[in-house]
Amino acid sequence: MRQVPNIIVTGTPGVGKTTHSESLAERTGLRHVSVNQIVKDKECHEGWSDEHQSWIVDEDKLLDVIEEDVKAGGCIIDWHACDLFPRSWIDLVVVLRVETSTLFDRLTARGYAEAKLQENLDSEIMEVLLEEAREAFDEDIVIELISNTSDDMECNVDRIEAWVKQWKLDNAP
Ligand code: DAT
Repeated sequence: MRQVPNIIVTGTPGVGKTTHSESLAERTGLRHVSVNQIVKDKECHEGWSDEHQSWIVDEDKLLDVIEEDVKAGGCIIDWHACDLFPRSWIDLVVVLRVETSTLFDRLTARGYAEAKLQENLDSEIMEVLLEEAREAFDEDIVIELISNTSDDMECNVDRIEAWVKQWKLDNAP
């Protein structure tokens, strides 16, 4: 039984997963597990997709690579997908959401090509990742948080930090 919870921070690229995860890690002492970085560093992929402008992720290899770390607890798993992670690993799934115009600005600033930009805007509008999270995990561990402004982020991080504190009390040995 882990002493510190594992949290997934998910959502469409550009919603603020990395920014939230870093801030939360600083506040709580939990570890930021950037799946993007791990996929690249540990080569958990089967090459680069020109069509999607992203790595073709080898999910089995990725799970093998992070398993030991995640099973120890205390991970903030930052990725735009969540349904590959075993339910038993996860205590909270945070789905970040953003207004379309704000997402447009963030992804444009990132230099996304037209097709990739549109694909991600559509995904956010259609609530694809929220739906994925609700299908993959118990609904009562999935929370949807708005991430349009710095104030939203501050509020979200406060809320998750409070949740972590309570989880530790509830699960104290
Ligand atoms: P992700 O990891 O989901 O791709 P990010 O954390 O890299 O997103 O954020 C993308 C950009 O948007 C980055 O410049 C920080 C900014 N940003 C993210 N969330 C924000 C928020 N709630 N308020 C203001 N800016 C935000």
